[in-house]
Amino acid sequence: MNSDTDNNNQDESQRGLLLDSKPKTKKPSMYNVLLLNDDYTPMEFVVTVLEKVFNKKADEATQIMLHVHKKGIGVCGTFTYEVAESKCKAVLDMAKKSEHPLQCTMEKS
Ligand code: TYC
Repeated sequence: MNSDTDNNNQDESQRGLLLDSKPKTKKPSMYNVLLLNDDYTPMEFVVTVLEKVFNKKADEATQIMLHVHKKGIGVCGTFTYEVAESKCKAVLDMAKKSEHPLQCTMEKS
């Protein structure tokens, strides 16, 4: 809303006290976190990553791991930018510590 007459801003704007009469409802962009297949990371390790980082139960974690194993790539979850970035970092950190080449990336959903 721009017109002052529609707002509660008529006098406030002159006093530098612009009040926000319209709440901001813009939704944040969302990002998929993707896991990539490789030939070396053990299946059990990928399942553990999905359980720990993405809070998946064993059954769903196994399904996602097998999807990535067969198709080459798969979505682990969809988050705001900062959360997706933090999940990616957590995956890469676990992989590095265990010396597995597991790779993870994110894309706008
Ligand atoms: N392809 C791996 C294997 O055969 C398993 C694997 C699954 C690796 C998913 C990475 O994101 C991955 N041991």
